[in-house]
Amino acid sequence: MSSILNSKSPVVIKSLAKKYDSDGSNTINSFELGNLISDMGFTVSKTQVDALLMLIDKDASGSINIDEFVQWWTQTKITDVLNNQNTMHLITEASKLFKKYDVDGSRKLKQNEVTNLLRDLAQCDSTNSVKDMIASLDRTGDQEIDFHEFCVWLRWF
Ligand SMILES: [Ca+2]
Ligand SMILES: [Ca+2]
Ligand SMILES: [Ca+2]
Repeated sequence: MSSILNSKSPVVIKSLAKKYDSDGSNTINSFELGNLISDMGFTVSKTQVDALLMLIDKDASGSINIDEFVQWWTQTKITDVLNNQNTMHLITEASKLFKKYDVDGSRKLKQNEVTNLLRDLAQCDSTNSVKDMIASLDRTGDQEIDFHEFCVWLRWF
């Protein structure tokens, strides 16, 4: 497993993802990701697995497809993230905060959800500044803030 941990070969990583895709859906869900991480020798809670899933799930579909998994694996020092209690804590806290304001559970913050977030943080609350903020953070062009865009804004990790 340790050689796989350091592998950056898409072929190797793809086969790893397929191995853990136990229901054959071509996506990795929270349960499957949890199995993979614990087989790598890391102890993570269900909450932490869910937070990692949000991080890996770039298109905010709710699950990790093979491409998202390969992208994450090749771009991240997995062991550094999983070994670092502080990083794991911040990822988990960021996901809790995001979910708190994603009231409709769409895995994206739309304008009224961002408005609530900014009002609670006493940052700003006029419609224009909310729109400006969304425009400046929205990299995907959907006028909503996904978890990645949210994490870029937080700058916690
Ligand atoms: Ca996805
Ligand atoms: Ca939402
Ligand atoms: Ca967006």
